[in-house]
Amino acid sequence: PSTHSAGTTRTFPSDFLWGSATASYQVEGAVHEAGRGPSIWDTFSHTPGKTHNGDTGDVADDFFHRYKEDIQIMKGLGLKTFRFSVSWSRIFPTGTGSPNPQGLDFYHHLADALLEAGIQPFCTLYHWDLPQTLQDKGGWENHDTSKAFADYAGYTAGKLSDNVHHFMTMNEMRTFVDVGNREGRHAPGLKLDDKRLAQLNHHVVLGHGLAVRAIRATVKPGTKVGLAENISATTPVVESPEHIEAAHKALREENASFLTVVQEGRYTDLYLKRLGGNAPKFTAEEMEIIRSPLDFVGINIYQPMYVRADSSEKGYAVVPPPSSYPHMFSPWLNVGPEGIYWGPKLVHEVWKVKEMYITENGASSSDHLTPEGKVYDTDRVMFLRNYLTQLQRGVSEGVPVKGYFLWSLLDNYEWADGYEKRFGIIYVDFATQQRTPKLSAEFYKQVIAKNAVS
Ligand code: GBH
Repeated sequence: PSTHSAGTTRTFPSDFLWGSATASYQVEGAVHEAGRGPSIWDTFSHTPGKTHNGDTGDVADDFFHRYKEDIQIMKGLGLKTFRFSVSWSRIFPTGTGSPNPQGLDFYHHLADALLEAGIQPFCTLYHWDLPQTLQDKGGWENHDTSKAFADYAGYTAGKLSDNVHHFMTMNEMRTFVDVGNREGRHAPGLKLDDKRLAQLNHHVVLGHGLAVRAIRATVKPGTKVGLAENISATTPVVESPEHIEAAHKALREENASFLTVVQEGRYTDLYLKRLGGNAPKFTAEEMEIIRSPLDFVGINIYQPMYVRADSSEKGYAVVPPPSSYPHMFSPWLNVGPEGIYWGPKLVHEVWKVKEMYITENGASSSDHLTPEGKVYDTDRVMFLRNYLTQLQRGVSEGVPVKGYFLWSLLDNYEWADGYEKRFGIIYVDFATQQRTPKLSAEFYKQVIAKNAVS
């Protein structure tokens, strides 16, 4: 009898980029080193009651000192690419003014070491860690922050452009706007009303657009510019023509304030109608800047947003998950593999985007070390296998997803959840900084080696 495993036909294109992703404040630590200035996450995490157990990113994975060893781990897994973010306040400790060369050195060395290991660096310029000085002047509510971001982004990308050929302006505008400035559960911990939030949102998308232009003005020819957005991955409840049409409509409306305005240079009529007197002030020139063409779109996908056909004005309705819906170790992380099929497929169809990456996908698990020092995260393996199967479905049908970044390489500082929620495929003992590959690392290594999911 054959012991060969079945299903090795679910292959990816030979140049598919397998990677993993991290963010500065979640992994680096070394918050007082090399001239770094404070960010809103230092302030927030050090404010009592804001994070689980009062956890902070002061040390995190100590990646600032250990990146060389961690790159050896990446190499061992066979990673082709690695996505990191730059801490703005390492480059400009007070947000603007004179750059801090030591800060830039770190990212230069990181990019060099990645290339030396045969790993392509992908760089995000903003993963939520706004310099505190800029927050003191109103943060993203202040129109000047958009300009300051563009100046920082253009400067930094220009300096790194010898070794980095893919830049993303911002990670998940949606999350830092809504969770940070409306719900107050992330830094800077504000609970703005609808009017102020809509104006802040406008400054954020404007900052993105200005940054795209600033980056293009400083980087080497051939450098690609995009973003990484946590889109609402509208997914038809059943794959029938009427629900699929509903998912198309929902994609534009449910992403109206972020990806839609960035793609189309206008807020949708329904968005403006919903806001009424709270709609943001903007000029036609700003809308042109916001719409600056991108070379690629990065999509962070964790859970789907199920939608169905509906005879309302919108033409669709969002279907909230029943309370019995299965989720991973984080209550929000519903398991819905089809989201990674429908999200990119609809972005491609609606906006004719020709180059996409899954800039994040992954899961939390209640990982623990066995007495033998192993981590058997079979639930994370189940999650990844199912999502990758749906990703392969899209790619094999011609959806132009060129790479996949697993969130995350290492267990790290999970924002307001502190160190309680683990997303890594490498287990980190935060007391000793010891790294231990989990079962999911073995799984991912095999996917990469076969360039297939089975
Ligand atoms: C990503 O956000 C982030 O880019 C990354 O930094 C993070 O580590 C990773 O996901 C895992 O969380 O507290 O129940 O209200 C994904 C989108 C938006 C999901 C905020 C969690 C808070 C849920 N996230 N959301 S809850």
